[in-house]
Amino acid sequence: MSRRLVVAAAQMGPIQLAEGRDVVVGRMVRLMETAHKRGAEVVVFPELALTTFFPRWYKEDISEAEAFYESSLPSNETAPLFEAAKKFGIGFHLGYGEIAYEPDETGVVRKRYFNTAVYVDPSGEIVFKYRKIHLPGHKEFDPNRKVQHLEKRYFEVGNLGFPVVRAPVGSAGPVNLGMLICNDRRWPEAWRVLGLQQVELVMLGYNTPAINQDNKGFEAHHLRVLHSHLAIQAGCYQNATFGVGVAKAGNEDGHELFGHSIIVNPQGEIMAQATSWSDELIVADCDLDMCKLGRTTIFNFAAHRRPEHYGRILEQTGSVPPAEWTPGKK
Ligand code: ING
Repeated sequence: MSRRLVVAAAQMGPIQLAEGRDVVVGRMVRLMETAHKRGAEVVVFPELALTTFFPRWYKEDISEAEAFYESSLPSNETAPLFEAAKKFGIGFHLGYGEIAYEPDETGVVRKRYFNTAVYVDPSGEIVFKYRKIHLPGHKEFDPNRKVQHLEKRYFEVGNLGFPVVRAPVGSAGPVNLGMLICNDRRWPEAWRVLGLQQVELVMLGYNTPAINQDNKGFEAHHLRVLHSHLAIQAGCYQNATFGVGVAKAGNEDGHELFGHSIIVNPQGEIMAQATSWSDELIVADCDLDMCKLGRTTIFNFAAHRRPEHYGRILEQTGSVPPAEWTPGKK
């Protein structure tokens, strides 16, 4: 029996700083209802899907930003989303800012802040959680930037690794599910750790500015989308997995995030792409057995990988200059 799964990317348009969760959750429930009408069995929402992309706003004290995080999931505001999932029998991925009280590496229990994603079963049970590991941007206010990107201020590096879980999804039966968040998609190591666990569906949300905000040189706008698609298509192809990249898009209080959400197959082909920068659902019918071809031929890791030559990947964090050759040098 073929393992077919109808997957939906629920791209979301802008969320203004002043917009309440109740309005946002209402938009998400409508997207989930559309997904149900289109036969989707799993819906992927963006990174930090419940609020505006708040790391663009500097706060001296992180406690002033706590309104942007969830202390529990579900909560009164997010319960309608869990109820809709149950009503429609749909599993969903949700990205959000998480406040957690747990021990840190020294064993001290304290309040901790993460950029988090969960996969929720139609029953409403959280199947697994991932916390963003590659945090871009900076920690302190940077006067040189056009716009701040303070993820290193508002979040700790994720401490859950890159998990893959085999869980029942819709009519496909058990599926190997993995998650990445936004900037993670630019790091091939992240995809490979999922690939080494035979991932079949990578769910990833993103909030990516439509223009370069580093102010360190010109980057043509069209390259922002090219790089996002390149990273996801390569990640899927090189790890024989489906991938769903879902944007929060549009103009948030004057700051543009690009859309271009995509669903990609294990050959790296874009199966569906959003064409707006608003709330938009795209759907693809995924034959999960497509993962087998890559995993048993070109990317048969057991047969072809040579970890004994990959030492630098674990030994080094930054790059180092190469040995220098000069004519006559022995
Ligand atoms: N956003 C961006 C991303 O990785 C970024 C930040 C944009 C980094 C462009 C590098 C280049 O898509 C988040 N939230 O990670």
